[in-house]
This record gives sequence, C-alpha cells and structure tokens, in this order.
Amino acid sequence: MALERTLSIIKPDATRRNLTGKVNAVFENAGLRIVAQKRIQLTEKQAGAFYEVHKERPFFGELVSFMCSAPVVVQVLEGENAVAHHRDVMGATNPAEAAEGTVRKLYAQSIGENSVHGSDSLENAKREISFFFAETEILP
Ligand code: RTP
Ligand code: MG
Repeated sequence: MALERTLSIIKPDATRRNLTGKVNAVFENAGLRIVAQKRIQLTEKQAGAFYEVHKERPFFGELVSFMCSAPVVVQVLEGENAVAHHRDVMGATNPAEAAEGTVRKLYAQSIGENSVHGSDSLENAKREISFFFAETEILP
C-alpha cells in the first residue's frame, strides 16, 4: 500500500449543524491525518468548476446551489491507500445505503445533502487538491 493524499470537503449540511469536529473524529479514528484544512465560502463559479464532471447530470444545479448555501471545510487527508480508504469511511452516496459507522450513515440527511465529498481516484485527488491548496499549505 502507498501513502496517498485525497481531497475531502465537509459540506454545508454538516457545517450548518456544527458537525465539523464529529466528522473529523471519524476520519482520524480511521487513521486518516488532516494535513491541510480551511473553512471557505464557495462561489457558484467555483462550485460549478469543481463539479464540472457532473454538469450534464440532472442534479447539477441543485448541487451547485447547495454547495454555496453555507461555508464548507476543505481538507487534505493523508494515509495509506487514502483515496479508497476515505471513500469507505464516507459510505455510500445515498445515506440509506451507507454502512454502519460511516460518516454518511451517521450524519447525512439525503442523497444530495450527504455531509462529505471525497476524491474518487488518485488522479482526481491531485487535481482537486490543487484546486484548493498550494503545496506550501499542506503540512504532513
Ligand atoms: P462526492 O463526489 O460528493 O464525494 O459524492 P459521490 O462520489 O458519492 O457521488 P457523485 O455521484 O460524484 O455525486 C456528487 C454529489 O452530487 C449529489 N448528488 N445528488 N439528487 C441526486 O440524485 C444526487 N446524486 C448525487 C451528492 O451531493 C453527491 O455527493
Ligand atoms: Mg463523486
């Protein structure tokens, strides 16, 4: 296994309910290290660019406006096999299908307002990390 980095976002439904620390505890208990983190307000332009791959999907407009509805916490997580491991810890996109103990099972409210984002491949992780962070802001 390799030491990897992945991009995580704690979404507006979770920041609004003051769950940042609880979500971070799930990540840290799973062995992921938070090596960069900031709380930001996304603009529609930024959210649209970040989720560009989904622009033809029916939920795109709803997703962009949700992601701008309150601050988000963007973070870089580091660990062994971090991309896939983080996806496991997040749980299924739809909280009704998420496994026990996952962030989405514990905290997500719906398929759209599902508390967290995680990169889905190492290649996308690199692109998504550089979308939000300069290399000098990442402190392992
Ligand atoms: P994410 O990218 O946020 O980590 O989530 P994911 O890979 O599990 O899911 P993805 O298919 O990439 O979808 C991105 C986000 O769009 C919202 N969504 N809404 N209303 C819907 O049917 C629907 N489907 C997806 C969710 O916020 C999802 O996380
Ligand atoms: Mg995705």
